[in-house]
Parts: sequence; C-alpha cells; structure tokens
Amino acid sequence: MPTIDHVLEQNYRNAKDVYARFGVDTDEVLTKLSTIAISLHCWQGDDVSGFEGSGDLTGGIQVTGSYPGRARNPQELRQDIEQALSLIPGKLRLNLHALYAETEGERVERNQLQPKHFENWVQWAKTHKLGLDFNPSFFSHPLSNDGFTLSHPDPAIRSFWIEHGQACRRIGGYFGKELGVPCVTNIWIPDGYKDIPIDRVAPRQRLLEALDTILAEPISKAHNLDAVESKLFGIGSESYVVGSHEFYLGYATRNNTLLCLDSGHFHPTEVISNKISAALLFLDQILLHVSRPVRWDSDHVVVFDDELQAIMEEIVRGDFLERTHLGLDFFDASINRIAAWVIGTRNAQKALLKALLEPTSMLRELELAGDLTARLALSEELKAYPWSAVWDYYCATQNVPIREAWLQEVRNYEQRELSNR
Ligand code: RNT
Ligand code: ZN
Repeated sequence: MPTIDHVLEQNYRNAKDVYARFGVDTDEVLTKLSTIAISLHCWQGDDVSGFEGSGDLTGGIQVTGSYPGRARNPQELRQDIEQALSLIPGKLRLNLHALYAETEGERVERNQLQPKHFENWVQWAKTHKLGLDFNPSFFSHPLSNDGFTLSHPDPAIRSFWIEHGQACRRIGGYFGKELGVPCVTNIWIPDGYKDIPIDRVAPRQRLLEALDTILAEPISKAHNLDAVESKLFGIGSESYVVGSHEFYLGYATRNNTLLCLDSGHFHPTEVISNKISAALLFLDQILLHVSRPVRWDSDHVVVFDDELQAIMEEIVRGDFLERTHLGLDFFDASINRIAAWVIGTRNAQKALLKALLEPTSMLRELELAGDLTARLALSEELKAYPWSAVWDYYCATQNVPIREAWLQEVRNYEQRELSNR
C-alpha cells in the first residue's frame, strides 16, 4: 500500500460517509472498478499507421495533426503504451489491428497473416498482464482503394478479404488461448458509396455471405469472441454504407455475435447510450467503441461529457458490466499521443466510477413510484457529490499520479524520448 497523503485520505473518508448515507459502499465500488477492463486501442500511438509501410490511411477515417513523436515501429509503440499504462489505474487490455503485425521485413499479405506475426505482442502482453483484442484491417490497402472489401463485386477481391477475416479470427483465438482470456475480434469494413446507389441490397447480400464464410470456422468462445461494427457514413461513403446499424443488429442477433456500438457512428443527435439496453435484450454481449464525434465521426479524444457518463450509467444501471466489452476508439495527432490515451482512458474510468457510486435502486424506486420531481432533484444533486475524492484515492491506491500530476510525467517522457524521434 503506497503512502497516501493525509488530506487526500481525509477527503476520501468524508466522501465515504456521504455515499454511505445512500447505502453505497465506496470501498466495494473501488474493488469493483479495479476489475473492469478497458481496452486501450494501439492505433492512437501512431495515427493508425501500422507497420506495413503501406502509406496513407484510407477507408474514410482520418487523423489530423502533426504533433511530433509518433511511434514509428513496434518497439516505440510498445514503449509508449507502457508509459501510458503507468499513468492509468485499473485493469487494461490492448486492442490491436492486423496492420500491427511484425513480419521481420518480409512482405506478408493480409490474407496470409498468422499467429507468429503477433508473437512479440503476445509475449509483451504476458509481461504486462494484459488481455488482447483484435481487428482485421480492411483499409489502407490497394485492394480496398475503390471503397469495397467484403462486399466487393469482384469475387477475387472479396475472397482476399474473406481470407483476411478468417486469418484474423485464428489470430484472435491464438491471443485468447495464450493469454487465458477471450480476445474480442471486431470486424469493421469501410464499404460504401460516395453517391446515391441504385442497388443497396446486393452489396449487403454479399457482405452477409462473406461474414458467414468468415465466421464458419468454429473457434472456442473461450478464446475468441466475434464482433461486428456498424457505421452510418465515412469520408467517401457519405450516401451509403453497406454495414449499417440495421444490417449488423440483424446479423449479430441472428448469428449470436457481439454488436459493436461506436459512439461516432450514428447521426450526430443519436446516442449509443440509448441503444445498449435495447441491444442487450436480444444479444448476449456487446462491444463499445467509446469515442467522441465532433459534428461528424471525428474520433476526438474522449472527454468527460454527458454522453460518456450516460454510457457508463447505462451499463451499470442495467447490470450489463459482465456483458459489455469496453474499448476506446479515437485518434488525435494534434496533441501528445500518450496524453491522448491517458486523458481518454482516465475519463472513461472516472465516468464508470461516478456511475458505480450512484444510489441506483433508490432512484429507480422514486421513478417507479412516479416521484419524477425527486428523481430529477436527486440526479442533479448527485452530480456534485464528492466522487472526485474517491477517484483521487483510487489513483493513490493504484500507484498512479493523482489528478493532473500525470501530465508532468508525459512531459518528461516527451523530453526524454519523443523529442528524439
Ligand atoms: C472506423 C471504426 C473503426 C476504426 C478502427 C481503426 O470508423 O470506428 O473501429 O476506428 O478500427
Ligand atoms: Zn470504431
């Protein structure tokens, strides 16, 4: 147990008393919080570049900014992630993309990828006691240049991408087996049209069949869990996206896969917090890509906003923690990339903590009794309750910097490491 500052501890005791009056045990909440894994996305560290040397990021997603210090190789990326891990409390996983294969200078096509190309990541994950998640990469590749992959009308191109998906599921299974905890392998494809299509159904029919082929090989759910991620539009696919929400909600329900809800993949006034309770009535599990769209699917760093809090409240109130896999998905190259990870992840954890501290059953009773005045009054008062004292104490007990003290660590690392790149 680290030595904890006296004032910080006193603040925690006070907060503990305040929450105890509502029957909420802050110690129990912190134990719970420390078991909830958040999957850190590797691609914030290098602007979704990967190690293929393939050049431009395509697929209708975009990274803007030119902050110095981007990780240029696996060693730098892992070192940067380690730096981020040292500043974030609680349980973490790492989310990899197929682009991050290590092929020792050899050109390995994506449909030929094998577990051995991720051995270094697995060894590293073991050292740091991290679970791994995975994503086939259906973008930044010559065969995705015309905007279609799994739904491509050319059977040869479609087959290439199907084989890529199959290869990735095996790699996901390998992760899960090696690490003793299932890997969530998430399929997102960019397929769609810039302008109004004549035939909306044929690409969806082809995607449906391609997914069926990819998922046909049985892989133990103890090792690999499949997820499918929908989207409304991308840059260059504004008018039509093959893998829409309705498509994947139907697909996941029928095939018992996970559905991935990304906060940036809906109309700007539509929120995923309102979809979780509906999706989980029909699905066993879901994956969340916690992101932040600013006017479009811009993948800004997650901030502590209303929607982030609403997402975490939904998961906690619905008792969905066991059935929800929490992943992050943002990429900002205009600020220090390690800071981006730390800010976004700590915010997600703070929101989770705040949700866990809520006296939910009391609020639910008020609602059921029709006392909507008290429901609003208490919900609003609770916003100013001393959850931040609980957060500070949590950081102290987890041996990570309190409040903004992490920023100096990032600055030191930038000075020591990033500025030499
Ligand atoms: C794209 C999706 C997808 C990607 C990552 C890199 O719109 O959100 O999840 O961001 O796979
Ligand atoms: Zn996403």
